[in-house]
Amino acid sequence: MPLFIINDDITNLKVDAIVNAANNSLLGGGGVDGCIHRAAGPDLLKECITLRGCETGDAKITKGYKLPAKYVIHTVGPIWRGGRKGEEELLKSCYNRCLQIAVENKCGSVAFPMISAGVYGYPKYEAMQVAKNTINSFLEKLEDDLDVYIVLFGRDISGFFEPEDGLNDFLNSRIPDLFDSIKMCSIAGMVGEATNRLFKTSSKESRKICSERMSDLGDILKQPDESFSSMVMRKIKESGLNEVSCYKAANVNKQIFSKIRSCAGEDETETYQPTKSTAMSFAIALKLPLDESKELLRKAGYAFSRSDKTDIIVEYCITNRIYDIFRVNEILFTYEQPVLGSKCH
Ligand code: AR6
Repeated sequence: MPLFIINDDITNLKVDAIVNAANNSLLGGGGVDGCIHRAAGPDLLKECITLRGCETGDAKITKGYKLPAKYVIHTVGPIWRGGRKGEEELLKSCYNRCLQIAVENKCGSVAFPMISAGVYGYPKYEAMQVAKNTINSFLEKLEDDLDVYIVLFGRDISGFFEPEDGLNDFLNSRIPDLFDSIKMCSIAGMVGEATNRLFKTSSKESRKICSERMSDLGDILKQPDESFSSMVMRKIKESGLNEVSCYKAANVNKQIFSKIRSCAGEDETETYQPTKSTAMSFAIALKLPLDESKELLRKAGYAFSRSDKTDIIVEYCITNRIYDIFRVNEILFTYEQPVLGSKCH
């Protein structure tokens, strides 16, 4: 399932397929098309000649030749003519055709540039809306796992997203905490040092106390608290969500969700250790309020840090009930933070 936004040159990506925003001739051009042909080498053009062009809104596949990607899916986006000439339908069709071709060719991962948003003049924000909505609807219906990347290129990424007005104030309000946590780190360093010294001088007596405590600990461990996996499964039941929509709303793949499900329940001996990103993704997907999000994270061994921008942004989103994972990821991306979700590879 997962859909990620990244900032890169698409020709560097080691995915099963990259998409080329080509023209009707399929014989190369400028922009991303030029980059792909240069990186793939002349054999790509030789194969493209055999394809005899492509209609706007359609797509055709070739090998990737010298590219790290196995395939190139060439699509032809519409030229923007003001928005009343069927541009949106044609752009949707580009994404759908490319995704269909990727699935038919058993791709596990596919990366898209912003089709039509360069030379063809499609407005950036609108192009992004079409990209994310079309890809998300396709993935919602898809049974298999497919990792999809939307690749933005270069420095100017702002026009693709709506600004999140309240966030700067929220980040600024956290800055004193950021300094506090730097102070705390140095204090923690000093305490750690002192504890080390104490342990070096521990006597026989203190070792005895230690072993008594260990047996208490054994008792506690026999009745551990509800696990992360069990809380996720419980919350799914309580919210009436179905499991598939839940892991899709968390932007994680089926494999990860299967692990969570198999580790839930009282008699399960195995535990599932999510990454912090996965834990936060489920807090968003389950639309948990802040206190329950903190509880879910704690069960996985994490806390929202006030000295980490990703954590502050996710906390902001939860506080403001922004539970659309793609919107959360857009905001994280705009602030140059890693996006949430987990992929198969
Ligand atoms: N990696 C990822 N994205 C890129 C790269 C790259 N290496 N290079 C550019 N982009 P465009 P279009 C972005 O103009 O609007 C060609 O001449 C770029 O910043 O490549 O569909 C074809 O032959 C922009 O966001 O494609 C056609 O004639 C996006 O890719 C015509 O351009 C698309 O920009 C197609 O125009």
